[in-house]
Amino acid sequence: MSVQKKHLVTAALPYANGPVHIGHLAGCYLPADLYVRYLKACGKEVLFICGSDEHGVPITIKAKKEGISPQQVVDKYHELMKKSFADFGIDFSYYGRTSSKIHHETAQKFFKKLYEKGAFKEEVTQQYYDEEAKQFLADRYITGTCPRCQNTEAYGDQCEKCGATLSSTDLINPKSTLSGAVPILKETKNWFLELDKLQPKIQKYIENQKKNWKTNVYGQCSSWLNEGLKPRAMTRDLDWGVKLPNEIKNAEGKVLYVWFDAPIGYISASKELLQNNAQFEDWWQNENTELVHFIGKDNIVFHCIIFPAMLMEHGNYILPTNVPANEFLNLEGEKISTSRNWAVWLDEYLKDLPERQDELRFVLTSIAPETKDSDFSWKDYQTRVNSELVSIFGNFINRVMVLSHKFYSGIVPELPVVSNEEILSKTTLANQEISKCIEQIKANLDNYKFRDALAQFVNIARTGNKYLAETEPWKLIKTDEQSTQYVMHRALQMCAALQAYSKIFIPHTAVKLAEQLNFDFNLKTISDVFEIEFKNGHILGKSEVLFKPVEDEEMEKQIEKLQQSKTENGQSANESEKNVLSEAQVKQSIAFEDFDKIDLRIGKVLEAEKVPKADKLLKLIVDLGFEKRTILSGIAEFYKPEDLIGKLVTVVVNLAPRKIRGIESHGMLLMAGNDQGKLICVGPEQDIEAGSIVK
Ligand code: B3M
Ligand code: ZN
Repeated sequence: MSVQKKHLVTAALPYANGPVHIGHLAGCYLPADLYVRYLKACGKEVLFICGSDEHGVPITIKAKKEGISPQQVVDKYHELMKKSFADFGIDFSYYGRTSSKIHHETAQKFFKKLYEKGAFKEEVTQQYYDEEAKQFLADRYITGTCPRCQNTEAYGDQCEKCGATLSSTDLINPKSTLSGAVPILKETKNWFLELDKLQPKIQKYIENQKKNWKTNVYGQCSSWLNEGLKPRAMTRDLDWGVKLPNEIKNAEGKVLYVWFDAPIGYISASKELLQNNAQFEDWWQNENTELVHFIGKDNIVFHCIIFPAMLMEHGNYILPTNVPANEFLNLEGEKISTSRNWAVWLDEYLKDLPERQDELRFVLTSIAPETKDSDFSWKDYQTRVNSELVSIFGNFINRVMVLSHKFYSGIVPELPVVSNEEILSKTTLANQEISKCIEQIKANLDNYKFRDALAQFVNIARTGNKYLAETEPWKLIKTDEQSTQYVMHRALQMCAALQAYSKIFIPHTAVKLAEQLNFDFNLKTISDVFEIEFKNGHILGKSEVLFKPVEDEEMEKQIEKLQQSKTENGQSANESEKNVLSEAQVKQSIAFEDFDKIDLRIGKVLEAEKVPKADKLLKLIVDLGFEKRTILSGIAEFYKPEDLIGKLVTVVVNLAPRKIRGIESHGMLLMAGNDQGKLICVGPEQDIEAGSIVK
């Protein structure tokens, strides 16, 4: 007898630098959860691991922005993220964090093992150093001009405008984002994993696995391999992260590269959960374990090349079997952006639409960006909930429950022998339909096609509705009681199948449905729906409506909320997209008279304060020479109020006033914005009186 496979499933460790939004859920955590729930429902042994990624530059950048320590940042967001995942039923076996002691020890031990095996080469390279801030600069702390597209705000590792992968020394006119200084090159020693030497082994591993991999995943891997792997530094000159093991000399001021320690987070979190070593090895060092990583497309190289290389070099661990990476989810046609607050945050969603987790799970699964980027819009959310969950799924269950209570006082009728040929043949057809749906659900889930699986799940209910419409038990009861009883019994079996499969897709509803059916059905035992057995005289629970329709007003509120965040940001994501375009593609020309309609003046900021409950907004009092005005500006993220006082800014003076958050704003500050959403004030190049005309 062959031994049953064990399934070790991981979901990318999200950076603990912000709350979870719908893009995270749709791209990674929801598909992983569906897969895990499916495996469990089939009776498989599963471990589902995730946790917060608490190291790396994204955390230190957030800390600088919020004016708190990195530790405070991760403490705050770790809890928030953990709660959101739990609220949405993401069923992790364990949610760890990389600041834990066990993680630090595990990552250090891992590094030491590779070090002792000679997997690293030590190399002294020239790295950018900020003499004012007295520290080496991580790639994200350096901006400059992209050598490929001339974007002036490219980062040291990547140009977000043209997508080029860069090295910080490629940038033209590099600048430190810490102090604004021009960084100098300074020698520093780091430890490089010799990926070039490992290339043949990695290539072989990927070629062996690829038949089950998604094409987008394999495509990215082969393009990396075709370019030829290069040694990559696994240490960084930073003060936030996992320190190098003590045995390694001359490593002061260095930490492990975040992409070295983060995937080890999967291992350390498992260790924390399992505690005893034998159990741990039985998962991570067992050829019978299938290791599957759910991630977003930007993490492919780390999970398909770098982490497997680390695991191979270590030698004791199994390698990932599959990495079903997803593409990205957009929101109302625009890229989700944390810095521009262009997102639907899970915690806020639940405040605004309480107890509607399953509605969101349902919609996000049905539009999951499995093969290409996809779009979430509130209108579409409303349509999908109302036309599928309410009108098809909820409606079917409700009709069956109501009729069962009405006809049989809520007791499941026994299955009688009937001779009504028409009823029998309609029933056989429905059964065949549903069997096909179930086969399809399984095949799709096995192949990480969650959208298609969900569509087939809805099709079960659709078939149920059709069955009721064709057999009309509400009419049939007047002429043929036996057949009615038969139809109702069959319909209740369909409800039972839906309950069992709900546990995968809409688990909160599955609980409610189990109460209504007064039984929790086991999917594993369902091969033919009509073999589902109710015990004699099984009493049903109370019938209750499962989904209420989403109202227009609820959607309008959400859309308004998004619009609001645009206003607070001073410009919309769309407008900033236009800015991206306009750098290369100058806007249409206008007549001088048109330009001359704008009254621009230099103003001096006299007062500045935050607007309560509006993260992005500052309220300013600006002296314009001829008068002082209140102006609201969406720049709270980029300027502390005290830093603005005394600053000379450029103001559009004759812009019609508008009310934001109940405060009337009389004018607008001119800002320069890059394509990452960063804004800086545009002011005069020398001191000049407030009120000076800009012409
Ligand atoms: N934290 C990147 C990300 O959130 C990173 C994933 C780590 S998985 C080991 O996209
Ligand atoms: Zn570029």
